[in-house]
Parts: sequence; C-alpha cells; structure tokens
Amino acid sequence: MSRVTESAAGREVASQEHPVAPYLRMDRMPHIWCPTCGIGTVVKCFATALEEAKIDLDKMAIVSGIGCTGRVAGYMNLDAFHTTHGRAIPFATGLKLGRPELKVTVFSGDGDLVGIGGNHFIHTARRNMDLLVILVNNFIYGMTGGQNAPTTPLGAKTSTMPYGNFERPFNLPHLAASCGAVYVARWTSLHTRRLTRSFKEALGRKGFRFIEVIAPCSTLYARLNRLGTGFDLMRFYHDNAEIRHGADPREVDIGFQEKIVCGKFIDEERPTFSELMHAHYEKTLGDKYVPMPPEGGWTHE
Ligand SMILES: Cc1ncc(C[n+]2csc(CCOP(=O)(O)OP(=O)(O)O)c2C)c(N)n1
Ligand code: SF4
Ligand SMILES: [Mg+2]
Repeated sequence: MSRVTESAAGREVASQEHPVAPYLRMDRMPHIWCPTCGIGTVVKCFATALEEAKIDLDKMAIVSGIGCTGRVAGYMNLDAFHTTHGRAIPFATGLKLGRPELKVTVFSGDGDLVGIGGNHFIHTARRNMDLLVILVNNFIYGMTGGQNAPTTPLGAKTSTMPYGNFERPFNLPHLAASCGAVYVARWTSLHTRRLTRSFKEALGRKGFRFIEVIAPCSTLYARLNRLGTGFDLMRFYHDNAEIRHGADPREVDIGFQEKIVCGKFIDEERPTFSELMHAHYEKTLGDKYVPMPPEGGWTHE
C-alpha cells in the first residue's frame, strides 16, 4: 500500500517512490545515461537540494544545452528548457532579465558551457548575471563519441587524440573566478552530501555562481583511457580528491589521474548586472527611467 505524504516543496510523495521522484519527470524514465555514468548522481543531489532548501518550484527554472548532461533539463519536473548547443547561458540570461523573480539554474556539460559556449560563459560571469551554473565535467564530449574537450587533461586519450591530449585544458574554477563569478566550488559525484550542501548554499545566493562537478563518463573517457567502470573512477575520486576550502583557484588545475582539489574557493557578494543597471539608470535618467521589466516580469498575470 502506498502512503502519501507531502514533501517540503509541497509535492506529494508516495512512500514506495524515491524521495526525489516528485522532482523528476518519471514518465520520461528510463533515462538515456549509461550504467555508472555520473550525471544521474548530480541530478539526485540537485533535487535533494531543492527539497531541503524548500525552493518554491513555481519560481524556479532550469536551462540546459546539448549533450548527455544537456538532457538534465528534460528530466527535471520544473519549468525546463533544452536549448541549442552552447546557448544555455544566453537563453538563461534572457529568461532572468524577462522574469527577474525566477531563480534560474543552468545545468550542462563541459563541452557545452566552456567549449562551444565559452564566450557566453566568460561574459556572463563578467557581468555577474544572477544565475547558478552547474557544470558536469567528464573531461570529454560525451554524447558525440568522446572527442577532446577544453577540459581534457594533458595526456588523456580521447577519440580525436588517440595518442593523448597535448592541448592545455582550462582550469575551470580559475576561469570562472577570474571572469568575476561570486561563488565558485568544485566537487566530484562521489561527494554527494557536500555537493548537495553546496547546491543549497548557492541556490540561496545571488550573482553568477559556478559549481563544477567532476563525474565519470564510463562509456567513453573511462574506456578510452582503460580506467575501468564508473565505480573505479569513484574509487579514484575517493583516493585522490583533496578538500581545500579557500584554495587559490589558480592552483586547482587537474592533471590526468592526479589529485583533484575540491571545496568552496570563492564566496563573495557584488551587485548583479540588474542591480547595477537599475542603479545606473535611476541615477542618470531620474524620473524618466521606467524600470524594465515591470514587477513580476513581462508575462506576469
Ligand atoms: C552547433 C552544434 N555543434 C555540435 C553539436 C554536436 N554535439 C552535441 S552534444 C556535443 C558534446 C557535448 O559535450 P558536453 O557538453 O561535454 O556534454 P556530455 O555529453 O559530455 O555530458 C556536441 C559536440 C551540436 N549538437 N550542435
Ligand atoms: S556517454 Fe558518457 S557521459 Fe554520456 S551517458 Fe554515457 S557515460 Fe554518461
Ligand atoms: Mg562532457
């Protein structure tokens, strides 16, 4: 018999259901992710954070680009947008500017956000746009066959660099911090409690917040590099992740099968793009300034 209770966010949970099921579009299951892929774990942590933070889901939207991680938006039982490759951040920016009362989260892959979408990433961080950006870094373009990404560690094998990557990869926390992100953290998909806490904390902040999650691509990255399954990579994270809150982001590069520095590196407050814009126009235009959009957003009933 199923017992129905109410979750923190007011959604009904039947007792035999997984506690985060109300946050997912269960009618779309089974999902496309491979066995021992890390993306599902990150989704579970995010759903748990929404539950624990008691986020009003009617005031929340999620935006993804394209890729295995880009499928996340489609599986979340939220107002969700699956956009074109590399364009999750500009789409989310438009959504936030048009509906400022929404909490907007971008959830996508490394290739999507800092490969094809890299230009959007740096300028949106520079402007301190009020977005939470969750990036699942599996060091590879997963969905399209394991090509080299801007995050592939030196020496790692990919389908387009079969003799090992020789391109210097981005150090993502450093990239985000140097462009102006006000909250920067990195975890692995093994750190489920800490990751959930970090999501919760970042959901409560404003400005450009960036959380990188290192997660296994068991089918391509692990196989091409003979690293075993996703479980073996989780064991690797267990043995090689080092938590160093407040570490200098310049010093958290990731080498191939080397230690992974995790933790919260940046947590500051600075006026967001919209706050600066309103203050500037109020000062320069005075009474002539009509704040845009009207309170509640353009489409508010
Ligand atoms: C404009 C455009 N270029 C290329 C592609 C092909 N493409 C789809 S997903 C993807 C890679 C996604 O990689 P990542 O964001 O790291 O996600 P993952 O699959 O690894 O989670 C690429 C290159 C596309 N869909 N659109
Ligand atoms: S290809 Fe890699 S990233 Fe994509 S679902 Fe499979 S394991 Fe996950
Ligand atoms: Mg990827």
